[in-house]
Amino acid sequence: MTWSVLHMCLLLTVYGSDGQSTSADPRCVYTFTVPTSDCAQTPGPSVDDQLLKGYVIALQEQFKQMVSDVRDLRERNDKLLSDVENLKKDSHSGVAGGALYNVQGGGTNYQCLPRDPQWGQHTEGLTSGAYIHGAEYEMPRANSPFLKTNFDGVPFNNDVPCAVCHVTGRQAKLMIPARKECPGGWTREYHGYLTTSADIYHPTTFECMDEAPEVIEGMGRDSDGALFYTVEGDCSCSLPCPNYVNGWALTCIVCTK
Ligand SMILES: [Ca+2]
Ligand SMILES: [Ca+2]
Repeated sequence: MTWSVLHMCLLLTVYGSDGQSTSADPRCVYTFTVPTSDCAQTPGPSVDDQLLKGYVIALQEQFKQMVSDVRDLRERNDKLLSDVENLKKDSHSGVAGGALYNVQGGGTNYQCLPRDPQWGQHTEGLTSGAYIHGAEYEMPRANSPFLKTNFDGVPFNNDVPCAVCHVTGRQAKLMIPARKECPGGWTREYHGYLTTSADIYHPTTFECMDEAPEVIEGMGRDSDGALFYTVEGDCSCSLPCPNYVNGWALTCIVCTK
């Protein structure tokens, strides 16, 4: 009798294929000595009580191991929940912003603006000459490469939420354009598509946008501001094509170590 067949017999006996049990405690499977009719149809050597007890002990050990595994999983789950809470404490979220898309000067790097700004000295009116705006996804409506997991639509014209996170225990961070996998020894934080401003507009940094972008609810109106465009390879100059393909959106990945 193979192990799997015996296992099936015990289960059938415990729960009774005929709906009857001979023990008050169904866990005491070793008190059952009569196989079910299904098992009786399985040819094989007879099983004496001693052998059956051996199998039962093995099953009990398996059960103990399963209980231990469940306990480990619970502990790991608690640890993960704790890590998530710590991550929330260590992260900052808000709305993406930057210089207006069609100005010549101003800051080039996108900013993650908090929703609850704190103020210092100030004067009324726009007087400084340097200004910041909220940001919009300006990727084309057609052929959007992004997943719709977090927003069931094309993100075009929707405003952009952001988060800045602290990863504990890994000091180095690396954004790799045109890759979806981290080098060996690095941990993937997220991956998606490379974005920046359009060539004809105010220059900005290249940023890796998650493959499933989120939007700020209720902000789908076309207001512009700072803009995010997906970045395509252009084979007309020095790009190493055909590894890069003319007109294809570049992927990206953010890794830590
Ligand atoms: Ca908008
Ligand atoms: Ca727009």
